[in-house]
Amino acid sequence: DARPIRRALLSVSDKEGLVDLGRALAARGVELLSTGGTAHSLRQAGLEVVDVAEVTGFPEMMDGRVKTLHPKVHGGLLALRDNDEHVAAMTEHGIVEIDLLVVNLYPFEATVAKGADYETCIENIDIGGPAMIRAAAKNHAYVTVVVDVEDYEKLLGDMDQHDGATCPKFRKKLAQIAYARTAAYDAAVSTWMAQVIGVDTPRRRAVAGTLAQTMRYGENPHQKAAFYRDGSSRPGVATAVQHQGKELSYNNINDTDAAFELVAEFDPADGPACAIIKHANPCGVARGATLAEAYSRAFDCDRTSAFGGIIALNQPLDGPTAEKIAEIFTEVVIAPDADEAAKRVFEAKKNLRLLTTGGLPDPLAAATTIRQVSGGYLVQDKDNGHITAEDLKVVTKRAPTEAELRDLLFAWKVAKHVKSNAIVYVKDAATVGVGAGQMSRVDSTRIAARKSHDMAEVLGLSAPLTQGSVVASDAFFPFPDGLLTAAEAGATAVIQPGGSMRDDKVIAAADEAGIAMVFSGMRHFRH
Ligand code: 93A
Repeated sequence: DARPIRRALLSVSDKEGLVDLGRALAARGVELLSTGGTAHSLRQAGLEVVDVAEVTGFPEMMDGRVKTLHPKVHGGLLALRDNDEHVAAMTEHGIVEIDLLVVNLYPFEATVAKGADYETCIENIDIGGPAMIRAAAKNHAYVTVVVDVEDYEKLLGDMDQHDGATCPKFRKKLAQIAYARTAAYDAAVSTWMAQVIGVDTPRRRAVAGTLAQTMRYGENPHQKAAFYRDGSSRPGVATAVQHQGKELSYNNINDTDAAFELVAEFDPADGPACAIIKHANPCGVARGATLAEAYSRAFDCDRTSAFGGIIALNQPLDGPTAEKIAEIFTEVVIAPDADEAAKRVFEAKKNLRLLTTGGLPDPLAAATTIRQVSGGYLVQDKDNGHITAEDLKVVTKRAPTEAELRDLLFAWKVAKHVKSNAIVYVKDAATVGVGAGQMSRVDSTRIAARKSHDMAEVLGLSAPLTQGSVVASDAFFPFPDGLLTAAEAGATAVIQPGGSMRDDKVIAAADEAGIAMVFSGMRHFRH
């Protein structure tokens, strides 16, 4: 496996770093094969180069459209070195092994960005380059592929650590980078063509993934929409089995995802939990002794908003829970599984979709989130931040009681899934007030308390459930006013990241109100 690299094919449009790389490879005894312009640059620097035309026995032709598209090149990249038949084929046809491929593609993206005319853009679609990259990446068991100038030094470093060979892990990593590059390249071509011809169906847009469903419409009826799967096997809305009901809409999928990701924060080993989502925000999250009770307690946080909501459960749906859910109109129920009794209850509800996933996603797993902005994408790690009781720092004179601490951690988990500014009141492992998506934190604090007040009337309670509750804030209180609003609503303990310039004022206000406050040291903005 650890055979030293003896032959490299270099074919690059961007000649940056090329001569240094060529020299370093030659110094390590590597034979260099190259296409026209690349060979020229290397020769000018005094390096010995074999023309690909000499290898293939064909000249570069058709304005360079056909240079490397030849079995002598692709055979040398794709042959399995330990397969007798492959080796025999190489011998029979005079194919030599190519151990290293260094390619960067015709600058299609830059040509489009320059505003070049149609023909020039077309001419800058690289065909031979991606073909070689994909071949070398497929054969990464033997072949090293480099598509990025940034990786030249890493390549040489790895060769030096392995007596002129590269290590399998490095080759695999490079192969993944290679496929990311060819995928992005073709996406750029497709996006440009879509623009040129004015394609208006999302179905024909370049989106990474496989088309799962075209929808009747998107967020609104005048928007076209489609759903793509990215190939992940993570239990969730994309991989779920739908047992009944009409097709999921764009908003259904978005909300179902939010619901299921939230409920997955609650380990089923600690008991049943339920989350109810509206417009991507939770309007009730609760644990219960039974799943039915968890649902009822979540429902009681905000019965008004829960109408037409999306329900996620952390345990298999059972008959009694289904009966309760069926009492009002619900769009979607998603759960790891559902028993026969539950399915029978839902059968009569033609508009209710039941989804089962076979499990819960791991909220701590690493993943990436992508958001589009005009002219680009924002890519970041998924927020899988996690804290335990040990991470909390008590900053007030009074420390939270055991019961308060349990609720603080519960509220914190929910706050992570509420749009900022997020304020979540919790009592006995159930949300009793959620303030979401406000531009000011104090408004979120007020709205959540106000909703709890309204619910007390609906439920015929003498006092809102925020009395004796705890409260979580997804980011620090910049001023004492938010904290004081929570205290007025009856909260007795607070969890927040801390880190404000005025933390001392907020802590003093908490002490004066007899509130126990802990800093989590972690922020959970969500937009
Ligand atoms: O026109 S191509 O699609 N046909 C090919 O057979 C081919 N082989 C390599 N373009 C091809 N290439 C590309 O040529 C490489 O991807 C690289 O970007 C460029 C290098 O050409 P030169 O060495 O002549 O500067």
